[in-house]
Amino acid sequence: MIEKITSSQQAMDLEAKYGAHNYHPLPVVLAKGKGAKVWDVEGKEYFDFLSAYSAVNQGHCHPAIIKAMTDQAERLTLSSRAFYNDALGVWEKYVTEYFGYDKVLPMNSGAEADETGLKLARRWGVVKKGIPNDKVKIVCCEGNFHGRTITIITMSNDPESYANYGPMTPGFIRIPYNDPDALAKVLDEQGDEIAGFLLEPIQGEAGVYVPDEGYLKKCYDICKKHNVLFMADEVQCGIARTGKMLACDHEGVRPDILILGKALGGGVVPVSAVLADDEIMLNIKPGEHGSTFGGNPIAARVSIAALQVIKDEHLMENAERLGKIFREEIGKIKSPMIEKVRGKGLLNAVIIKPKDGKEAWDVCLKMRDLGLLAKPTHQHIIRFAPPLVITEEQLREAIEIIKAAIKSFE
Ligand code: IF1
Repeated sequence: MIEKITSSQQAMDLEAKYGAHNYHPLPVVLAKGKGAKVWDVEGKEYFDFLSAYSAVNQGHCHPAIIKAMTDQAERLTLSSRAFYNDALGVWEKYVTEYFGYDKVLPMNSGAEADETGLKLARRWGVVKKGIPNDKVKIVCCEGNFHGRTITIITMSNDPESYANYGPMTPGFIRIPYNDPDALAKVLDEQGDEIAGFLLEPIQGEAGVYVPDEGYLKKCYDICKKHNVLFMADEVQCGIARTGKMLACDHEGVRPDILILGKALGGGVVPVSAVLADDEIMLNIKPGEHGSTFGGNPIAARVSIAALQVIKDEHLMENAERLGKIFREEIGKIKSPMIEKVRGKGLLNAVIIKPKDGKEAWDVCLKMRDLGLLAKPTHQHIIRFAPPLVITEEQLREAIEIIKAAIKSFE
């Protein structure tokens, strides 16, 4: 029997009883989304300040993206890569010209794109750099988040991500983030066996950790000196989120391997991708990597529409301008609970100092009651990342809600 949801509690009860308990969601049940807003089952309206972790940069249910999906869905939804289809090549041309790379490898989730990036780097290291196959290594950063697969959690230093999942994958060296000297040291010592350096230009899960100005460029130059690939995971901070098309653009760094996901699919279907030039991409030969849904016609058409919206609606510029207003206004709130606000573009976070036993989670519950949805990361940090289509008027209204929530604990 297919249940009809008539209350939020009913929906939450179903998930508690029949769903895996691998999340602890904020108690709110969404039923509708449009632009920067969402509505719960009872019809209450909220500002969405998470954007599905930056997958909904273009706003919920963007008409142009939905139209691209429905038009294609009525023609052909999936061909698999056993055959060609009339959408994939169009997307491949569009997206490689959009970001300036020779080639693109389509996948679905961000983790799959990161895994693909790791395979491309290791393969290049063995085949092109001549690293012995059983010795090839990747350098990653403390505080990273690249997904949830066994190999990816191998790179993590967060026990919530890696603990008690058995043996990890060999071949990773973790260094402190935002420390170019640490990269220089490990490449001086082991560079001959290192194929790539993987990092988030801004660490999202770690709490919107923005590295020092110049960090990306310094690391890029150190990698070039040691013939090591600079691999940028822009799954969360890419696609205009930080006020530039890519977070690496803030320092004019062009990654050797560019990893995209989330908003690449406009928050409508899972689309992820790895972009690289031929010298890196063509080391994977036919039949050596793939995915059932990777590059499917719906994903291709939706992704073109999703990227076109970013340009047509000047969402980079909007993120840059409104992000400055957000940090400035939140910075003015006089409250012992607000320790710091940090971020770039519309990827921001506020560090909450607990007060009288109330902490970030309680602030999020209060903001929910007042009509704004956000969620803590690492207990004391609240990430604020609205869809990039939010207007200045909406942003200022949302800031008033945040202020009221904070003040309610005084
Ligand atoms: C969860 C975090 C954010 C990502 C970066 C790859 C991926 C992600 C930089 C993998 C995914 C998501 C996953 C989701 C919550 C969210 C998240 F809290 F987990 F860490 F955003 F910060 N690279 N991030 O941020 O992409 O496979 O999920 O498509 O797993 O709880 P995915």
